[in-house]
Amino acid sequence: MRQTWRWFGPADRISLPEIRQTGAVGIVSALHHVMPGEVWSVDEIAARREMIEAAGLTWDVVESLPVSEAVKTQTGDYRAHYDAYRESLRNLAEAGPAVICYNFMPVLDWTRTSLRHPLPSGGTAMRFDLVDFAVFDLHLLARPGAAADYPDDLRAAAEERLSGMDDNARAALVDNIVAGLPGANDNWSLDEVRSLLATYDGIDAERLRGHLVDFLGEVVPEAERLGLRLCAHPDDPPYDILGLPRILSVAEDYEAIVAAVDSPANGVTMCTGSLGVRPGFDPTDFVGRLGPKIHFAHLRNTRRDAGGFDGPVPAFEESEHLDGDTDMVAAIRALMQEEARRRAAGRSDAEIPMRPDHGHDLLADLEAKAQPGYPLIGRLRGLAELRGVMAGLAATI
Ligand SMILES: [Mn+2]
Repeated sequence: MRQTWRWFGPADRISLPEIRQTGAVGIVSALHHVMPGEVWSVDEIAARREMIEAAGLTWDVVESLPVSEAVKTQTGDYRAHYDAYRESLRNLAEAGPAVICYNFMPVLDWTRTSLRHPLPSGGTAMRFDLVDFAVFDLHLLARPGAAADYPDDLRAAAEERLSGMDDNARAALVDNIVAGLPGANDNWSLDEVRSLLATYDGIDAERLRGHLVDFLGEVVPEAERLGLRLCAHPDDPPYDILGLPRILSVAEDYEAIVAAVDSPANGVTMCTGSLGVRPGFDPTDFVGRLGPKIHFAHLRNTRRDAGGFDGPVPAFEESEHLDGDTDMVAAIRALMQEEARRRAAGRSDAEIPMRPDHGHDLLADLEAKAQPGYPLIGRLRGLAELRGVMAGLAATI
């Protein structure tokens, strides 16, 4: 597998020369300053590529070419956004990488309640605590209808947790959760979040899936013509949250989407971290069902921690890359076997790019305050462990 590293561009506190020291050979990057629905220009794509190549690395994956909320809800300028997406694809074909990751999560990108939860070893990890999330949803956001989504014992635990939180703790919880909102960082007010959620009134999973298939019908033929490979990232967490439908949470969701628009350009980002929060996730089975469509892999692990509540989402913590609920050795073996099948079939895209997706804050990371989940040393550790697994398996594939 091709070892890559996510770099947020010139604003990233981690530099390209530092990334090169991790042993990664490729970069995953995006033009984060261009808003969803706008066109990525050839000049800007070429400039990003030159910056990466000047550091002795290659730009292997775009993550993400974002899909606008207008396209997800089919409102406003969404048809113009299809045109802009196709134009960005044409420009990427001219000057950028061939693999393009996106997601179709309504409103929220990834969601955690704690971005730096202390670990016994002294590092920190990102965590999704179900009681904290219920405090946010029921009491701080006060979402209409939220109470029906939580069992009695969990609602009672949330009330008790809330009563022990001062204003600072409540504000910190809101910041942690809205940090997942695209392009928003921590500047969204709760009123803005409520209005965004309201744009999904009347959009259930079936309708949202229809919007995704419409989007793919608009952009996949162009991507195929250009020799590009789109790959959808799974929902994180892979459950309905805040009353919003989620449509890319399990292997069956992906099977429906790849069957709806059949093309080598309509593919999958296999994120073992997001998918692995579901107790039924089996990486070998996932690769068995979708292998030829997997264009990109995020290798990360989580550990579920139900805390005694049968809630809408299990509590979970981001664990060490090799030590969580997902059998990472099995995941890597399945992906390397898929690469071998592609080589035997003569596919030019036999090598699948992977990146260590998130890492703990360790050692100097604790002071460096990188983007949550994206520290230098924690990811370096993860990449080194994953590289060791790949090296160990190579002779057996
Ligand atoms: Mn991921």
